Parts: sequence; structure tokens; C-alpha cells
Amino acid sequence: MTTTRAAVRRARRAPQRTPGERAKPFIFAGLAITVLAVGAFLAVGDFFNRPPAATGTIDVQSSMAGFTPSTITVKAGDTVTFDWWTQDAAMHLQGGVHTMISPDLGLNEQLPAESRRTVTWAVPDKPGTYDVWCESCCGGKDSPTMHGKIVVLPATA
Ligand SMILES: [Cu+2]
Repeated sequence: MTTTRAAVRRARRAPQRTPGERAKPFIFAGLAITVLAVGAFLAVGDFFNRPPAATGTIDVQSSMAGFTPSTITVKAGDTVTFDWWTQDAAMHLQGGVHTMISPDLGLNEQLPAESRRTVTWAVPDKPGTYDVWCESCCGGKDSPTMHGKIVVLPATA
């Protein structure tokens, strides 16, 4: 009888758990790891998905962080080609486009969501540092983030 009572006591102290209940912490850990892995993948995805710029072109990405690179250097009088791309979805962009606007430099271009296009541009013979901005997302011209710089070097430089 004592053995039985002891067994009952032991059973009360350690409630029986089903295999499913025992697996719960492992399932949770697995889910947590999966979520972290997906997050990490999305965070570096921009880097891995970055398409290589065609030779002789200037790679420019538009995103919620503005232009990448934020400073573009060109030479007065040159004809340059931007290899311009974005991974942003239309829902984040006014009119479904990013824009590249610099009235002083004759730039007023649009880039549809999740796309890539080239912009061929004759750099005016006006050396200096110019403002370029995107008007169609994240506050547009009013947001410092949406501005970049275009440095036009003298043709002789
Ligand atoms: Cu934009």
C-alpha cells in the first residue's frame, strides 16, 4: 500500500504531459528561429538582389531611404546613363512611381514600382553641386531623406 501511495504522490507532483505538450517548447523555438531567419533574409535581401549595373552606367537605387548612392558625380557636357531601379511596391508610392527631379539639371523622370529602367541624360555644362529629389514618396521634397546631390565637375576635370 505504501508503494502505491508513494506512486500516487509522485504522479501528482509530476503531472503527466502528452507528447504534444512536451513538444511545444521545441515547436515554439523552431518557429522563433524561422521568424528570425526570414527577418534576416529580408534585411539583407536588398543586398543580394541588387542587380549589377550595366557597364558604363551609374547604378542608382530609389527606396524609402532616398537615393543610393545619395551623391552622384558626373562631368559637365557628358552624356551619362543611370541604371535606375527600385524594389518598392506601388502601394508605398504616390502614383506608383519614384521620381528623380532636378529642375536646374533638366531632370524630371519617373520610375514605376518594382522596376528598373535606364535614364540617358545630357549633363548640362554647369559645374556645381545640385539638389535632386523624389517628390512621390515619404514626404517628397519636404523630407531631407528624399534628397540627393548631383555634383557636376568641370569638363576639364
Ligand atoms: Cu521616392
